Amino acid sequence: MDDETNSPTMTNGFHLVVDALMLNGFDTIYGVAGIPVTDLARMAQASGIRYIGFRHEASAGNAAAIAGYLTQRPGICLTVSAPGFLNAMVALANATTNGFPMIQISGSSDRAIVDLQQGDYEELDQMNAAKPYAKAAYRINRPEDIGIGIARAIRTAVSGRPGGVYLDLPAEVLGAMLDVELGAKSMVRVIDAAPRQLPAPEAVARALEVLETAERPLIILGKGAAYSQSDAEIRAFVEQTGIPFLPMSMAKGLLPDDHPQSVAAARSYALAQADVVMLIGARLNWLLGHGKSPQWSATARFVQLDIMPTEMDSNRAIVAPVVGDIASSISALLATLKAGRVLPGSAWLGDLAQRKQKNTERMATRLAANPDPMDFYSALGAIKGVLADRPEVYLVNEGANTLDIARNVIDMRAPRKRLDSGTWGVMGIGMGYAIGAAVTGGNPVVAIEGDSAFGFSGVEIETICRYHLPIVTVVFNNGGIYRGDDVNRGGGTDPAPTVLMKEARYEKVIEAFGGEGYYAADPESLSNALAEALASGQPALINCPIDPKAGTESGHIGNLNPQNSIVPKNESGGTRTWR
Ligand code: ADP
Ligand code: TZD
Ligand code: MG
Repeated sequence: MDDETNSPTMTNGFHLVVDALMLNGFDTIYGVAGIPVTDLARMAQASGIRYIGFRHEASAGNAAAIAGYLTQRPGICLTVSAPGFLNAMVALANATTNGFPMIQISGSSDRAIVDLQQGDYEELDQMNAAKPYAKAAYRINRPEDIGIGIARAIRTAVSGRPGGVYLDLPAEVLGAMLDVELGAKSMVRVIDAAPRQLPAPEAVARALEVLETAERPLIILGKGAAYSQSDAEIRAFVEQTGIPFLPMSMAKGLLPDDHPQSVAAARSYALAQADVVMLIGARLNWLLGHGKSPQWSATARFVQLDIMPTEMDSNRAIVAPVVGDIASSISALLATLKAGRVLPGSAWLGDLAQRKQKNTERMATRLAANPDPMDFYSALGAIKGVLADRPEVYLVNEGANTLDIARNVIDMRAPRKRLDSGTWGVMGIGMGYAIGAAVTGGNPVVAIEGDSAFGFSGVEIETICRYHLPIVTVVFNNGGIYRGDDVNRGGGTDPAPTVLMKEARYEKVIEAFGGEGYYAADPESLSNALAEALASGQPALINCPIDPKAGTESGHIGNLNPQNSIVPKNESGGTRTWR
């Protein structure tokens, strides 16, 4: 090393990035090392930032995204150029779609060469490639802009509707020198990154007026409500109004699933019959049938609480839009609410209670059955029993049947503990979310994974073992995507498109990395294995064979498959569907 680079009067881009992150309170980076960011990861670690190294950038990005959701601070994902950048882009886009704050920082190659497309190592115009998939994409071109660039990324990620921000760091900027004093002066500590956004008083009054006229009101809690961390206020509003509520998937546990006002067990009846619907941090997207009939009453009136003004009237007219952050909006509603003025009709509550009862009994019968091989219900019944006393455990969940049935069977009792495929219904979030949750929250994680879903991020089991994280992965092995019993319609020896290996011993994967593997073919073994694995606090994987015939095509959303009533030539028998 020469005198100049060691000079205490000079600093460089690497140091300035670490300084800016530390100044803004970041304590963890999720990434994959390589040119040009290896030294950045090393220096971050040397400075006391925890660096979690992954096997694939998508998982690093998913870990950062879920850390953002859980903490209201952007999770940081670090990648190399072009392919590493693109690998993480799915996670960045998914974070943006779900409204999770994260910042993807990628190193990039020489701009002069990239822009003339002269064939640099890992050449790609990353900033422009990121734009359609991110809430915003920025590039820092000078070391003296690192402070302001990171501040800009933080504020964009967390303010308004949170999302994923891409920050491009050319290799040249990382190595560029800057006077230490100038560097220090260029640092920016972001003040009030996600400022409160107060709703207009007249919007609050209008919302209450609409609720007061309701006979059959219903509250839908979405993951925006969970994100806002105004748990006590939301609970107070629900309880003081007495309005029945339905949690969207990731809002489960915001109020406990066994709360008397939860009508999750009478979901379709509640949606179809409600005359006034109050959406709290939930979009009227495909997950809610776009708010349209027949799923909803054509005459229902909607109240919506959201931070994003353009979410109002996106799919259906909103008669009382309340634009603001949910914590402020709920507080304002509570402050204005007059006792006894919002009063759900007793016939409505009675009808809902009756439906709930019937559906709960039907579910109990399914859970009590003990088929051999296990089906989704018997396996989930075993897990439900173990988790009943562990509300602090994070539940990560992906798959099709594995996702849809687990969502209905496993009760959540604490907010922000259920982490799943979300708005896109994406596969591949499993191990990244599990790692992000374990690292951020320190609590144990149970990841319930379809065998297909697990494959998308399964190699991160090595990451879990390397960092000794308290994550128990349960693989529901039904030998396929959706079901494991499909046949090759061409008659050849290749498996059908949806078929995976029924006999796969997934538990051996974790054994290869020193974790504990279990094979659990009946509910009792599954229950014992899960209890033991959770008690150990060590990485474990439980392989559960599930009847390949047990699931349905696409789980609960088979209706979204395009109609296909014409069979190919070599399938005789006229028009009939395959499913
Ligand atoms: P779900 O899938 O659970 O129905 P969505 O992701 O569709 O939930 O909707 C969440 C909504 O919450 C988004 O429209 C987002 O703008 C909004 N949101 C997120 N955070 C806040 C907040 N702090 N205050 C108000 N609205 C928020
Ligand atoms: N690729 C990505 C990234 N996301 C997706 N959602 C899909 C493909 C399509 N897909 C689903 O929507 S669910 C699923 C796929 C491949 C897997 C279902 O199989 P599984 O679950 O084994 O995970 P079940 O329990 O067998 O239904
Ligand atoms: Mg499967």
